[in-house]
Amino acid sequence: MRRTLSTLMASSLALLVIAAPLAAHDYTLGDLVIAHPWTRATPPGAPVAGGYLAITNKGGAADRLVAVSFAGASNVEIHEMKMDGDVMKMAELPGGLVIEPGATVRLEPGGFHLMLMGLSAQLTKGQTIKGALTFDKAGTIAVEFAVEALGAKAPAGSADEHATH
Ligand SMILES: [Cu+2]
Repeated sequence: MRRTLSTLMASSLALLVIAAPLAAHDYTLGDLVIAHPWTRATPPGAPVAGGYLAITNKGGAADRLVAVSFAGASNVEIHEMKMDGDVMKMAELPGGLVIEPGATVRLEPGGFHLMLMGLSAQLTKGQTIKGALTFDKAGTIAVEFAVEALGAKAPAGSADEHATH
C-alpha cells in the first residue's frame, strides 16, 4: 500500500512537471482571440525566425492584422506561402492578414507566418519574448511569444506536435 501510494505520488509529480511548460496562453482583444504566439529556437547568428499564432474573430465584421512587433527583431513582416510555378515561395501580404467574421486564421509552419527579421540575439527554447499585434479595427495588444525547440512544427503540447507536414 505504501509503495503504491508513493508510486502514485511520483507519477502525479511527473505529470505536473511536464504539464507546466505546455500551458497555452491566449489573449482577447475586443472580438478577437489570439492563441499561443510562438516561435522557434534559432541557430547562432541566424538573422530571421518564423512567428506563429492563431487568431479567431468572434465578431460580425472582418478585421486585419496590420503590424507586429517582436522584442529583438528590427522588423516583422506578415507572410503568406504561394506557388510560383512549381516552387512554393513566401511573400509579404500586402495590406496585412484579413480575419473574416467567425473565422480562425492559423499562422503556422508552411502557411501564413510572421517573419521576424534582423534578430539581435539568438532565441533559446523556453524563453518568452515580448511583442505586440496591431489590428486595423481592434487596435494593439501586447503578447508574449513562447520559444519552442529548434525545428518544432507546432507548439509543444498541441495535437499535431509530431506531424511531419
Ligand atoms: Cu517568410
